[in-house]
Order: sequence, then structure tokens, then C-alpha cells
Amino acid sequence: MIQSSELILNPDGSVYHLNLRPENIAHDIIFVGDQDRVEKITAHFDSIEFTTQKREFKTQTGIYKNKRMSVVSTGIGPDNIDIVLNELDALVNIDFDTRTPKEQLTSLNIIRIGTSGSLQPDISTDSFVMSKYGLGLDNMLRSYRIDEVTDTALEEAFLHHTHWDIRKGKPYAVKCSEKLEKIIESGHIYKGITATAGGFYGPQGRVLRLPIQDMDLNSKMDNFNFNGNRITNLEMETAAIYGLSALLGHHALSLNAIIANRALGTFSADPYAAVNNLIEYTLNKLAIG
Ligand code: R1P
Repeated sequence: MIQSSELILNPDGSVYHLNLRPENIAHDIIFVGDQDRVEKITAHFDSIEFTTQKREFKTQTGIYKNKRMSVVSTGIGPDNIDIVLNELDALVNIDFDTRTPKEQLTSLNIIRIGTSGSLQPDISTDSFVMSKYGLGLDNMLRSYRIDEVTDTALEEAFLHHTHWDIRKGKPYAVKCSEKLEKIIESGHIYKGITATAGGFYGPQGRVLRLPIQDMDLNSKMDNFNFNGNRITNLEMETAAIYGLSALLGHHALSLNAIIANRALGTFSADPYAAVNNLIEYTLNKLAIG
């Protein structure tokens, strides 16, 4: 039995941070970082049956073209993904009455619609990137026993290529769900490795007033190549989503609208339009998938 200090439920039976009860969520779930992006997605829905919010975690559940879906905002960073994935998994895979794992696993389909910076000059602002792999530079996942879901060859190649300082922790690599990749892919969406950082400034190589440990890391990431996969973009959630989803038995795919090109130093003229285009693209693919 899982103690009440370990799986915390609110007085109404909802899970602690997300404020959700098992019946409140669909099994197809879209993640966004920004809580204000939730309604940008559900504005396309035919109906909305449920809305809640606690802190940065806003959820809406409804119907889009006969498909029940939930949209959940995760806030920023891998630490939040730890909360969101564990609590969503608890909603479907733990019996809240007996506080024990259910015998039958329920697998969720999780798709992130995020924003990100491109590391490649040719992946311009306003384009879409699908993450074939998540490469975690953040350490969150290493609290778990991860060996069975990680790609050690990719990790070792990255360590070697970048002369990674192991005092920062060892990067981890996890592949996307091939099932979801087939549903969402098309000819005009870039695919590659998405690096996930544990912060926005120093951890992503941005220098304001503080010197950073490796000034050359972004340029070394630019020309890394693993079996034809290059590092397309840098953001703050994908690898954590892939890692926890794989460990817990869920399917996950991360899509990002490129709003900045870090290689060229440019920013999208209309990032909201870029995100809206990705939302419409993804919803249409999911509806027929
Ligand atoms: C940083 O500004 C945030 O934007 C990106 C990063 O991953 C980070 O969460 O994604 P979202 O727009 O989905 O939040």
C-alpha cells in the first residue's frame, strides 16, 4: 500500500498538484508548457467537459472530432515533468481506494506541443521539429532506474563528442514512441534529437553576466551526429517526458514550433502564429490517426 505521504490526494480525491480525479482525463493527452496555451488548443474542440487549474498545471478535457482528449500545461522544466507524469500515471494505474498499483496497465498517448530554439541554421524559425530522441542534460531522470529505456550508444557518442564534464551529471537519451511518430510525421516536419536542458540561461549556453562552464557546448552540439540524427533543437521538457513515459509504459512524442534560431541569432516575427500552425497540424493528424 502506498502511504498518504507518498501519493498525496486532496480532500475531494484528486491528485495533489494536478487537482485531477481519474474520470477527469482522457487517454490522449496533449502537453503544453504555457498554461495560456491550453485554451489555444481547446478553442478548436467541439465541446469541453472539464476544466481545472492549480499553480501552473491547467487541464481541460473535451472532444475534438469525436476524440476525447485532455490538454495539460506542465509549466517549465524537467522537475515539473516529474510531477505531471507521475500524477497522470497514478490516475490511470493506481487504485486510489486501495492505494495499490492496478494489475492491468493503462497506456496514455502523450504529445507535447512546445516552443523551442533551433541549433541548425537550415531549421528556420516557424518550422516544426519532431523529436526522434530526447537527450536529457538535466539529471532529473537519473533518480530512477533508467538503463532499460536509455540509448547508451547515443549517450556515449555525445559524451565523447562534446568532452562533457561529468560533474554536470551524465546525459541520458530516450527514443520517442514509434506508434505516435507514424501518426504525426509528414514530409515537411524536421526530425532529430532534441536536447533538454535543466535551465534556460546557463544550461542552454546563454551568457548574460555569468560565465558558463563550456562556452563551446552549443557549437559542439550543432555538429553532433548519431546514425544520421543531428541535434535539431534545445528546450526544457522532451527528454524527461520520453524517459518517464517509457519507464511507466506510456507512448510519448514531442513536437516543437521553432521560435528562435540559436545558430543565426534570430527570433520569429510571429511566434504565436507558429504555435497556432503547429496546434492545427497536430490536431488534424490526431483526429485521423
Ligand atoms: C522556456 O521559455 C520554455 O519554453 C519552452 C521551453 O521548453 C521552456 O518550457 O517550451 P514551452 O513553450 O512549451 O514552455
